[in-house]
Amino acid sequence: AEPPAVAAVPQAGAESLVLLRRVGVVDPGSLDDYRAHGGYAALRRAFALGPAGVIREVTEAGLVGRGGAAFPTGRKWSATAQQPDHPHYLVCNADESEPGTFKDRVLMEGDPYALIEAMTVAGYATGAHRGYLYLRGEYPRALRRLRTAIDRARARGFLGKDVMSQGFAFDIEIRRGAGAYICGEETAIFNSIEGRRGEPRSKPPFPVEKGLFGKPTAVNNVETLVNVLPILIEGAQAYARTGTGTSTGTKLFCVSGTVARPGVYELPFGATLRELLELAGPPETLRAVLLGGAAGGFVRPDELDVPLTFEGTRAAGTTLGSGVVLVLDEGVELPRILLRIAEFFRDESCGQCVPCRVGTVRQEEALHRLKDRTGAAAAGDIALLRDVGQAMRDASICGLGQTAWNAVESAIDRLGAFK
Ligand code: L3W
Ligand code: SF4
Repeated sequence: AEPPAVAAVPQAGAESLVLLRRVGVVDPGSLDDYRAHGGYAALRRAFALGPAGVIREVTEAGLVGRGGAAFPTGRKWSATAQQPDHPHYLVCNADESEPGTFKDRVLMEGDPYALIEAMTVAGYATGAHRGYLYLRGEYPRALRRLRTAIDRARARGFLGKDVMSQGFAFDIEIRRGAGAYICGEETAIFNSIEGRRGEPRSKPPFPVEKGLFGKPTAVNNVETLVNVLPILIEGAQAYARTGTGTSTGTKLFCVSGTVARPGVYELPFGATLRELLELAGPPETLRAVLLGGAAGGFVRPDELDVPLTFEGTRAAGTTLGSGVVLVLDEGVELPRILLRIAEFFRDESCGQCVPCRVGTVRQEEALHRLKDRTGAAAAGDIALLRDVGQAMRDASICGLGQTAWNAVESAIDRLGAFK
């Protein structure tokens, strides 16, 4: 039997929330219930504003991508909309394979129509008539619920040739991943959908110019898209009052590890890591918190007042990434965790470029040797890790290789691993 879908979301349904507001409250199978909880008001407003008006709202709201790179969504949509080449495509990145990330799953299982509506808004704004929802293969419940939602939306005229009788044609096709982490990289998604090997392409050209099937494509993470609904309903200015000047709105955090109440939490940008940990129930003896996932960095117990914003975490030497907050208590064996991360990258490297294909193997080998070494005995392998890490960062084609050494470097420099 499958575990309960949303019971593990500590804040689900609370009225103060924006993105999780309907999760655990609305019947995910019912379009009528979705509409009774405010559904399709945003798309109605989008039609009233027109495509350029929608892009203006999204830009003024300061929305940036929630998949980890924080690229301005308005700029991406505007660049796609302006391309003379047609057709345009929309791709929703729902591959969610970053270890410790499970926020998009909660949104898709708990409020599937919200993503369908948000994709329709994005298609309208960017001039796309077809959207691909690239879903992590290991999310069978999300698949069932999204399929049902798409079918019911189409049957009721919220998808199809004439959406809401507004003369706009838009439909959504679900494509499932097959377990490869690299297929969450935006251009590897395109290759996967096109039936090719799931390998990243070199950028530029960026997807806004040449994306899926070589055509202009806007590719956005699930959480990014769902933010467009409150932006349209509240208006850009009201939306931007939450958060900080450069990180507006709220963020979903995936809290796991040694906490009393693991799960997905929604907080305004600018809340501190300490405040988030208080909600989740921190361990008595905290060793470190890994922010940003396997490609992120560690925060020490004396740094918990770091503001959870893109700029705040960058200044603290780490990243917000897609919202991973992995809590480690004093009982953990740090070298084993680093080795596990290195194994993951070695396993998931697509092998296309040498720095990453070879570098991830060398990194794992060095961490194997370092398991039982400290001090002077560790110095040679740490120097090797730095060399290999720098080569991966400088010369890899995609983010996997470029960030595969981040967490290990952070553990050595900030936590004194192997001292
Ligand atoms: C037009 C330009 N578009 C950049 C677009 C680009 C992409 C977006 C960000 O993700 C992150 C990393 C980790 N004209 C443009 C442009 N774009 N310049 O902006 O681009 P980029 O290349 O900075 O990042 P990216 O490769 O898309 C890397 C995070 O991903 N990560 C893991 C994420 C995992 C999940 C998950 O499981 N849900 O998100 C691992 O590294 O934080 O920052 O759309 O096309 N001049
Ligand atoms: Fe493939 Fe790694 Fe190169 Fe990315 S960096 S293209 S995952 S080999």
